[in-house]
Amino acid sequence: MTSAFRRDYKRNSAITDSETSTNTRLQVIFTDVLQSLLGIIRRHQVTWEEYRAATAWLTEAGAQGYEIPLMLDVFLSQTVDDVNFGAQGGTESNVEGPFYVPDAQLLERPYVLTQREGEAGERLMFSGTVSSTDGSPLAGAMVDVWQASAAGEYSNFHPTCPEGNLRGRFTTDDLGRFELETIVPPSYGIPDGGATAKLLAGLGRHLIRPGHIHFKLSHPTCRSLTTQIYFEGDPYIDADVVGAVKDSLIVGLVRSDDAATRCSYDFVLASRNEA
Ligand code: MBD
Ligand code: FE
Repeated sequence: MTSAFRRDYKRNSAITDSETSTNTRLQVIFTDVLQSLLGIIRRHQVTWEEYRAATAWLTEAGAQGYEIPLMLDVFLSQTVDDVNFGAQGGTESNVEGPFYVPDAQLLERPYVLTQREGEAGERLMFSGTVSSTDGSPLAGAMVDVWQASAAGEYSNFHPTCPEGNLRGRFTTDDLGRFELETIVPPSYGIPDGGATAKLLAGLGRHLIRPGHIHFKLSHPTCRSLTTQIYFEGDPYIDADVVGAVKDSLIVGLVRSDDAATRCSYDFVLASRNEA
């Protein structure tokens, strides 16, 4: 095994360790990736048929627009989040996912997330605050929100959903508070029929993420934060296909007979003054 590894490595060494090259991070990491893959091919005696199926799958995924980022986000992003989550304190980070679009519409008070007339779904008043790890409320913090519709569509990616739908940016008030009207996002299935869904089906795995709302929060005095909020009682809260749910990011929904469902979350951004 070891000698086979060494031979593979040597055969490819022209691009990875010539005398003159510096040991760049690309060389170090790609060499590791390649050695792992070559080891897998040997260990499982991968056939030409399997190799061609993998090539065809990647070609298909590449032709489907967002399927490659989606696949990488499903299988790898949670671990990238893990290794990058520092000790800076504040609200825990969470993966961005493949469906973020910058420069979403700036909302005016009272904040209602951009939506179709009669947008399907359970009305939700999401309130909260944004403060700093040094304890001060953050007035004028920018909050950038995006989520799937009740039918599990993200605008700008799913053709059935108008551009900019259920996306928006707004700022906190003088006391760092905000209130946003939107809908409760139900459990969300990653797009059926795509290469990622096909792979998951082949693995015998479901396609579902628990309902979630994505947030990006920023303020000049703090580090920016990308995270997601999940909802207590969601049937997939312990079975996220991405494995990204963190206990500290789950909120309860308060339902009442005569008003919209409510929830709240107090976000804390890491102060830049701290180490
Ligand atoms: C999503 O909607 C998502 O948020 C993540 C992280 C991965 C796939 C689809
Ligand atoms: Fe998402």
